[in-house]
Amino acid sequence: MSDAAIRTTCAYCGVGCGISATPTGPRSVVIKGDDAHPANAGRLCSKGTHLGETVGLTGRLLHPMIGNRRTSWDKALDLVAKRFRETVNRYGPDSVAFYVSGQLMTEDYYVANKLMKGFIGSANIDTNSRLCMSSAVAGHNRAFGEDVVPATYDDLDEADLIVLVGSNTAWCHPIVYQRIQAARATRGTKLVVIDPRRTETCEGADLHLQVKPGTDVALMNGLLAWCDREGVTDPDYLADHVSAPEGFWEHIRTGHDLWTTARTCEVAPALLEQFYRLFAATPRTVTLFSQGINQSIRGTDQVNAIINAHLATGRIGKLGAAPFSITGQPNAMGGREVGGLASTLAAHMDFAPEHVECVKTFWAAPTMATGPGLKAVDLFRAIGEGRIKALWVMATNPAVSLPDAGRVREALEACPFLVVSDIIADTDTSVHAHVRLPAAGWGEKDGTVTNSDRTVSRQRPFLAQPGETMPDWWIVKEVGRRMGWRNAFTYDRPADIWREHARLTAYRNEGRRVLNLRAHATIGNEAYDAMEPFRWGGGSPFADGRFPTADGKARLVLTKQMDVPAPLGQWPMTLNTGRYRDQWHTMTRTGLSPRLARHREEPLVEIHPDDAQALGLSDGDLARVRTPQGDSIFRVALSEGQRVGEIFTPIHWTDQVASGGRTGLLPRPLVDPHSGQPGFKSTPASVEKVTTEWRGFLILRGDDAVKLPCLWSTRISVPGGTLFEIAGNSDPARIEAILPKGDRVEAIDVSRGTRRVAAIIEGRLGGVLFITRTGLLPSRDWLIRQLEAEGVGGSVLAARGPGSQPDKGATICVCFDIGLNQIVAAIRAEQLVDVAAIGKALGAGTNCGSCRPALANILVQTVQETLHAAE
Ligand SMILES: Nc1nc2c(c(=O)[nH]1)N[C@H]1C(S)=C(S)[C@@H](COP(=O)(O)OP(=O)(O)OC[C@H]3O[C@@H](n4cnc5c(=O)[nH]c(N)nc54)[C@H](O)[C@@H]3O)O[C@H]1N2
Ligand SMILES: Nc1nc2c(c(=O)[nH]1)N[C@H]1C(S)=C(S)[C@@H](COP(=O)(O)OP(=O)(O)OC[C@H]3O[C@@H](n4cnc5c(=O)[nH]c(N)nc54)[C@H](O)[C@@H]3O)O[C@H]1N2
Ligand code: SF4
Ligand SMILES: [Mo]
Repeated sequence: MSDAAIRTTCAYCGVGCGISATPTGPRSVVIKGDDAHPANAGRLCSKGTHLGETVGLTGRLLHPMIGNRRTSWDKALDLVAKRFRETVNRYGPDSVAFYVSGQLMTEDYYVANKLMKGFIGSANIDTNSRLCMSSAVAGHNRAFGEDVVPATYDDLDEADLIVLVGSNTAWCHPIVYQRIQAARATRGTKLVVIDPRRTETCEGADLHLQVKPGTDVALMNGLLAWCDREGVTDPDYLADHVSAPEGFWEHIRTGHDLWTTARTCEVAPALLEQFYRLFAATPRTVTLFSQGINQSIRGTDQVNAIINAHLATGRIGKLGAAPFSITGQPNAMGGREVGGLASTLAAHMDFAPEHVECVKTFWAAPTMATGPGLKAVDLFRAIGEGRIKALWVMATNPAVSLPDAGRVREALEACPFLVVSDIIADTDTSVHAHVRLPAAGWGEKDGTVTNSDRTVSRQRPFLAQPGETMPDWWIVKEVGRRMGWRNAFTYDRPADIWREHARLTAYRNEGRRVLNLRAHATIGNEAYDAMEPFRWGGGSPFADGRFPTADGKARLVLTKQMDVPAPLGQWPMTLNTGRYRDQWHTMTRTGLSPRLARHREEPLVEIHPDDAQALGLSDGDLARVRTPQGDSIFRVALSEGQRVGEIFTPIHWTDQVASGGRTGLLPRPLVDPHSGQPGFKSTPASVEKVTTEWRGFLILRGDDAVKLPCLWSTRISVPGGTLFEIAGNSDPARIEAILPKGDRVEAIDVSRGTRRVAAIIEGRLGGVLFITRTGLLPSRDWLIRQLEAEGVGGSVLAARGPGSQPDKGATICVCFDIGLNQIVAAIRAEQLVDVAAIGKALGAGTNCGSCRPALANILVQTVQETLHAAE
């Protein structure tokens, strides 16, 4: 590591990888993995590797804004304080709300929670973590009495079996996935994936159960019934450390035989048996789960069904054996620790009267909230109904990410006073704001985050705060002070807040709560700055078999499989939603990286070929996905990995970058009864083909956020410019008018209805438009490269240079920019037999490794096709 390198933590997922960042200019940085960080030991995935491409100032919100007018911090903060104060005075504390995020630092989160729950006097502060892991929180609380993740990444290294339930780990937690693959290679760990889709995560697995969605309770109860029958439950552990509700075992022993379960889950009994046998035979088992479990209207029961299987077999609190809820956001866990959810209080307390009293006394709170506030979906419903009249959104984009986002937009629009703190000027949420507050972002901020395995790491600044941006903790405490609580919000630096948080975790604790940061209560500023990653709760918090419940025992929870109704009539399909490997949520940051954009350039609806055929859809068509909540248009991608009757769309595209692909409009706002987490993974839907008169693409120099006048358009960053994919019925001349001024060259092919136009400015390509009614469109690659070329002329319309390379195909390896066609060609020509050989031949997969599962898949497909062709 060079001297100038700053050690910090990745901005994205809950793996929480350590990063070594070396600034190379005012807004540029070289990013490397931090060899000394326990989460990643120097490795980074594609998103972490390309963080450097996202620290420019494109699109940044640099000044406080009231409406569309720039204003001073004083005016903006005074206005926010005044409107919140007036609203509370007039309508009471519950007429205002904060909606915050697992992407805040622990210190930011602590101050926001303190202001709302202790001083404004309402618990109407909820977080996007409600959409993310609140079912896991509810499940942990039910089973353990406290929200403690009983596993660490070290357990993955020591397990003999890892079960991934509802987790596309290869894409969403890539460094954990690499760690799992390392365990397979070094100790022969077996890997089972339980997911209704065949994802890339399955490429490196020993077994994939392609279950019917929503049947995980049946699957896990069936597993426990199997273990019970085979005598692999742990009677001593059960007797000493676990309590079971009345009727628990009778319930498990009835109707959970292999065949019944296989029928419910729609998997072959032989495969199910294979999984059950493997589990029964392997004491060192980790069951890792994420959104396929949490984001369900049965989420909390699904979580407890998993935990039940571990408790009953004594597979918890031991190295290599645990149920493991892996978190999504970089600081989802920190938010839980400071009580960012409307249903919890700070320091892992809840609204039990003694907890309320404890926190009230510690804060010297004048008006302490005494009961839970509204959970996210209900909160936005209350805004829509006019019951909440002032809302402050921080570091989240609910107009995109909440279910039934069309209603959410209406609520935001109707809200009498909306404040948005963000790093980006225009998001689908902030366009509705009365006041926009410019937050300092990753690389500028200072604080701590907690990753999935309870490791607390520092995020350290290595860039100056641009414009007038300020850290979130500062913004919130300034509003607190201006609302009249000067003494309670006196922090000068994040370390002040950290110490207070640490003191509260220790306050009146006496071993009651596992979360206890007593040792940090008096940490000095320098020690805080130098803080090494550390894990609270130790390796196995429940190693001694004692749980933070009243009787010290963990609890089995009786869970019943609810019916999963078959899709019917107008809504014959089931919509599942989730993530792409190289995009992060609503793309405000990953969308700035030209390299990351190449992995999936458009929002796809993945559909099984049989369904596509029945609907008259071909690969590459456009299709409208419709649900009772709304509709949006996607590009069709045929996929054998989908179950028949089920479709999948990505969550990332927004109004800012596309006119279609708006997944958020589609899910229904139904939630789990215990956690309030929405069932994002399953919504009745229909699909229909959309035909347009023409389709095409537009490439423009610079980062142009222009909205195009056509039925469908999506935009991505490419080196030196922007690529739009477009389709429509209206006159394409309106799009041609968007090309910059300059020399025009054009070519027209009347028979195919093809039109190619370029604007050339002093030998450089200003923009190019290709439209066709019935013909094919050329590869975009060569044209994109012309943005950076000199001496461009009319021949650019040929869309390929003299002797230029054949089309590379879809980008698979973003680090080395290697496309599908190149990989297939190399496998065939050089008879490559494994992923390592592809790496040697092309370099693909040898940097961040995120594309290795894709390479494995391409290898299998290519070899099969080649052998078939030879037959
Ligand atoms: N690249 C990338 N990585 C990310 C993020 C990102 O935006 N992009 N976001 C981060 C965040 S905040 C989160 S929460 C995590 C999410 O990480 P994951 O949970 O791994 O991601 P998802 O794609 O939401 O969904 C996981 C899988 O659940 C499956 N599933 C759906 N229904 C069911 C079911 O009924 N049963 C079972 N067993 N499985 C089901 C889906 O098919 C999907 O493959 O990723 C984090 N990492
Ligand atoms: N259909 C469907 N919907 C889903 C999901 C799904 O699987 N399916 N998953 C859900 C899940 S698990 C999650 S976590 C959510 C995520 O959804 P969101 O939280 O809405 O998504 P992000 O794009 O991460 O939003 C973060 C915002 O904070 C801004 N930001 C970044 N850094 C900072 C900072 O330091 N300070 C401030 N003030 N702002 C900052 C970014 O520019 C961005 O606008 O989506 C949920 N929605
Ligand atoms: S796995 Fe990737 S996105 Fe997640 S923390 Fe590590 S580098 Fe960042
Ligand atoms: Mo999440």
